[in-house]
Amino acid sequence: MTRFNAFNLFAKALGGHKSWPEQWPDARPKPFYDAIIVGGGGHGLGAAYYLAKKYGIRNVAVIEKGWLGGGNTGRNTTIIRSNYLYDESAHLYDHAVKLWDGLSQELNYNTMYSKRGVMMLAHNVHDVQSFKRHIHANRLNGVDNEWLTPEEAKAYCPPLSIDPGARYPVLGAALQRRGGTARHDTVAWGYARAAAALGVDIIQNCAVTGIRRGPSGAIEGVETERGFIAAPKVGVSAAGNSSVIMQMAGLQFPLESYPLQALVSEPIKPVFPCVVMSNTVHAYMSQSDKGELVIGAGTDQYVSYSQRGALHIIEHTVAAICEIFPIFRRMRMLRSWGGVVDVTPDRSPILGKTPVPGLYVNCGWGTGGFKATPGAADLLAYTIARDEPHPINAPFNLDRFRNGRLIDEAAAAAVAH
Ligand code: FAD
Ligand code: PYC
Repeated sequence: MTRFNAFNLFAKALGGHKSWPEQWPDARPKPFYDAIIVGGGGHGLGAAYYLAKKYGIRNVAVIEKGWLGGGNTGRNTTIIRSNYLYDESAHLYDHAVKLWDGLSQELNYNTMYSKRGVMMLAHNVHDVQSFKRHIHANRLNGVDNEWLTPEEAKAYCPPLSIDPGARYPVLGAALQRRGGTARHDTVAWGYARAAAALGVDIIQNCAVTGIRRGPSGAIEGVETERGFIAAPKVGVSAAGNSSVIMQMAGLQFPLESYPLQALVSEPIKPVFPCVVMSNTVHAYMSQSDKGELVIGAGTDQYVSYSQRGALHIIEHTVAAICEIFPIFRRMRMLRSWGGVVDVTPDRSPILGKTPVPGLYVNCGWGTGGFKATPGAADLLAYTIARDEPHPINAPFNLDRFRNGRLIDEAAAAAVAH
């Protein structure tokens, strides 16, 4: 912020009221930053941190249209796990889970990462077969995941009803013990503070309104609500809004944006020891360190950019929670909210280079990118610094929608689509 304002003041002092690009319309813009990251969520702030920390690229700005962590980073239910089916996904998400492990120490900021276990309930024969397939695939990739009987599931999570007379009885569960939760805002703030300490500029309340490309087509910088900022490299990490920003560069992206909702109950004493997800009954729950039951819903059925969702979706979720955990039937809701997630056709992210030289993208995490925060940030920084993807994110390129090498994790986010 400070440097940005100081720069404009300097430009104005030189040339009167006109800003720099207007002042010398024929001059190629001189890069003011080595790289710009669009989006001040956990992914964008983390990418700026790793650019500075791992690659010595400190002349970086993060440009955020609202406030830090005010997007999906601050709106999600914080489930962390890596029990995805395909090899590419298991490598990607497990890279992130491993980074979560040392993140509090790395940032000197308590992310409150808690490995309390993520248990996915199987309610029918299809669920049982699918989860067992996941367990075997995960184990082959060195990712822990194990099968529990209904009784073992109840022992792991006592509030769970395993009544065989239930509409969707629990037939068993897949448990990833290394899975768990973290506190969402700590991740944004931890990365922001650590990045700023390394020299990164963080500019809030400043929406990117355009992407400027030069005569060769390469990136020259971004237009913002407060003027043009020049940089030869721009990384876009603006969940929910990515396709709009890509259009600014003349690119069409295979993304749809949907509202996704969550709610918390009034706070109660610790009663819920793990994370439970039910894809079939469409609900998932954990308990926050403040004592609230954290409950997530499925995506809305219609695309929208509004950060709120339809009432019937959240009612359906609450009904499902009451069915799976009857002891919570008398709990009261404290607050509910929504975010906007961007979803690709194969429900896997796009993380890599774009056809525009100097433009990089990290998007399409849909309902499941919080768990990926440190991994996505690390890999985006790698890709920007080296102008090539890391082997882990190489399969998650844009070209897969042209050549058909999809990574179809359709059911893996464990929420209703
Ligand atoms: P964000 O935190 O959304 O950051 C992107 C930023 O870009 C925003 O701050 C936004 O303001 C900014 N921006 C947008 N347009 C512009 C512009 N033009 N100029 C400048 N800035 C701009 N994932 C999980 O792994 N586990 C979960 O349990 C989980 N639960 C979820 C529950 C809900 C209700 C929601 C909504 C999401 C959930 N997710 C979950 C998904 C997860 O929250 C996201 O994938 C992840 O947080 C994305 O992080 P990010 O940093 O990329 O995006
Ligand atoms: O990715 O685990 C997940 C998730 C749960 C709820 C929303 N996303």
